[in-house]
Amino acid sequence: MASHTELLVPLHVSYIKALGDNKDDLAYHMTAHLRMNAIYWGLTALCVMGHKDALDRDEMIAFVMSCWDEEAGAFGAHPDHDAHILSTLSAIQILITQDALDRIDLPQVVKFILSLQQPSGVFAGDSFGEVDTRFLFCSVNALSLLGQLDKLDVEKTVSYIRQCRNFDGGFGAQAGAESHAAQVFVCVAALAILDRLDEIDQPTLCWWLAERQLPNGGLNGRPEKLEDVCYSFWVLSSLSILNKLSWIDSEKLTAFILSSQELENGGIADRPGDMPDVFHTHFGVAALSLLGYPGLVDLDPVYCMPAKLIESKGLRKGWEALERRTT
Ligand code: GRG
Repeated sequence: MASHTELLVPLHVSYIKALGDNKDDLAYHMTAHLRMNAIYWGLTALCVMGHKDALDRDEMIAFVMSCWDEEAGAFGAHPDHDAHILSTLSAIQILITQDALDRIDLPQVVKFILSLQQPSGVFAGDSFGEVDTRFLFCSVNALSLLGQLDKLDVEKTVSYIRQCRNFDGGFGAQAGAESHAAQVFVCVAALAILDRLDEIDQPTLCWWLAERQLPNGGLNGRPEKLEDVCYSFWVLSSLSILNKLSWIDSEKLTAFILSSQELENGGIADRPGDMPDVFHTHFGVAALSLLGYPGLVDLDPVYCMPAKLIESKGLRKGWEALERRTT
């Protein structure tokens, strides 16, 4: 009998495998703009649970390649969608996980990513121009995974992140915007990749991050808001990069994530009793890996991919440098 006391791995694996089965459902079509991200979330959750091969590799690679936007030179979220940095990063993450990065037109993708940077240093998501620190992180992350960081204007990029730093140590979506835990993650992780964690007011930020834990064990994204399983990842990954994971009560957080599992058909919801989805399933499992939950594969907190894969690419450098500076 399934219960909330342990991670229901077989149930979550079958939940993820079944996600593409109901192509006639309205919900399937309503989420087309998230399809590439959803495949990255599902695949990474499976990797962390030790079931990487549960989804068909060839079918997955064929789908990714069918989302190539020839005009832009990058990937859309779905065939015939315009290229966007969110789907391009997910495509790169999927191809790397499946050891198929040779399928990418590297010069075109790098050109697309660099074209998104604005004079202020922030990045747009696509040619339509919305800007956000999310897109900055996705661009830095993608260039790093592709081994092309030397093409980036690092000073300009870091100077924009610096402008987004607030009095509470956190970061927002744009310069002057309120601190938000997910935006904190994207800024901290970008600085980790660029080996510039010294830009962070660490005691103040880690205090603000630790304050995100509520009496029920869950974490919220900013003061006075509700807890949500996804913040388990955004907050923990930031604390993990800054070597302060112990500032969270891990037993209470683990219990909160486990209690958000759906017991009949699997999947994890934003909070107990809600409908599960692949986004919260992925970030719940990812957070449990960072918490050292037994039997899970280690996750890299910066790239949110299996740690061994990131290590094999020689990419674990920014946060290790910090560890050296603080010890
Ligand atoms: C994980 C490698 C990797 C990449 C992801 C796209 C991205 C990079 C990160 C997204 C970060 C982000 C801004 C997530 C949003 C999380 C979220 C639930 C936002 C909801 O905001 P509100 O204001 O919710 O609706 P609150 O919780 O504040 O009420």
